[in-house]
Amino acid sequence: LFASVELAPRDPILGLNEAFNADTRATKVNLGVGVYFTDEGKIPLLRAVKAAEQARLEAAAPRGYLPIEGIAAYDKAVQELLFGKDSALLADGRVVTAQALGGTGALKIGADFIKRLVPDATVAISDPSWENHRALFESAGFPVVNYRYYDAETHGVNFAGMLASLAALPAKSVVVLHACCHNPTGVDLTTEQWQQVVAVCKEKDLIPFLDMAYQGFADGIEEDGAAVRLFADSGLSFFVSSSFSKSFSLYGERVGAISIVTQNKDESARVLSQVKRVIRTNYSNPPTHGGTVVATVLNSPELRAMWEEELGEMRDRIKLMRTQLVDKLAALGAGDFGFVKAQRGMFSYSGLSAAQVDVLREQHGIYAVSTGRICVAALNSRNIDAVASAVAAVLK
Ligand code: PLP
Ligand code: TYF
Repeated sequence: LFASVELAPRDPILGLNEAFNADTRATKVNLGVGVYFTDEGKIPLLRAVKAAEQARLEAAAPRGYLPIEGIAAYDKAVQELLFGKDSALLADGRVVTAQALGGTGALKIGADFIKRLVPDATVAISDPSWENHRALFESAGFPVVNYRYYDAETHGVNFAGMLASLAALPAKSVVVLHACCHNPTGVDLTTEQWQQVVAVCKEKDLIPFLDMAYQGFADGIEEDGAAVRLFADSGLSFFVSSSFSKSFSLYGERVGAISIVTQNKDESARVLSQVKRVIRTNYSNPPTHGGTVVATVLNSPELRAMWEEELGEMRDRIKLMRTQLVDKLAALGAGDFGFVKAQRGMFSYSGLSAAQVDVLREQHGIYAVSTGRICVAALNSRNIDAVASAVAAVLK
């Protein structure tokens, strides 16, 4: 049966973790995977999460099946984070939300639903994008193409190229957009640019699919929702996948959601029924723990305030690491890395080549993705000098 099975390639990012774990050097540093670490180098368990978990343990709640679309209080909280508490769309019943297995699970539910809706659609992802975007949409049966995005020369966005790529897509193509904190580059669009993207989507009859994996990591919860809010105001129907993996530091609990904006309440009811069908045939219904914890935090004024403070601490620490890295590289004569300060979220496209990344790993025990992506959220006061020195050495 399995004689002809070929060995599948490793995930380029998660595969790095395996290599890192096998490295015996005490000074090794993992800047590969997108995970936030504290200054002590640990994945935090947020205080708000701990409090909600304790409350849940004490309540000794039974573990029956959840509704197919998940916990109602969770879905509502997700909608308010994405669209704003006072959103007209929410009041009009134009948003359908289902709890999902992380942001990845949300993307897959959305993809499977679109496959039923527009089976011949093409999916366009940014060049470059999160590795899993292409694989996920291909596995849902779509051809996947790239739209122009990153400009290595300027460390910015090739916006004219992006608009031209989008305008050239066939009608009803799915456009996957990073709502904030672009992975892997850290380079986001400005509000004016977002407005133009909305206009192209409208004019060319494209299906926007916003992926929001890092809300709160750039400027704040509300600020980072700006792109979603622009699409909400546009009158378009669109998709949003969202994740609490990073913002709640709940990577392993798989807490995410798929939200779908429709034209009216009646469409919403029919869309929800189809989304439930997709979920039912994938995993029936979502798990209880992560969703309960997140809903408890978001719906308790005290815990929510605590969470927002903790999220702010994570955001500020990442920014501090950006500034310090840039300053240290400049002091070492490694050149002007000022663009790293302008990048947003966990990642930085450092500009290092694949060959330089190899030297970093082999000679210095510093792990980065071969594209030159580094996870700034894994830098800390103890490893940043070593990282800066190693990068400077590699660039000499
Ligand atoms: N989308 C993007 C852009 C991401 O960077 C990630 C990162 O993990 C995800 C989706 C997946 O999120 P999750 O880990 O919640 O599945
Ligand atoms: O880009 C990252 O590092 C995170 C984590 O298949 C991740 O988004 C990476 C690869 C993957 C799943 C999650």
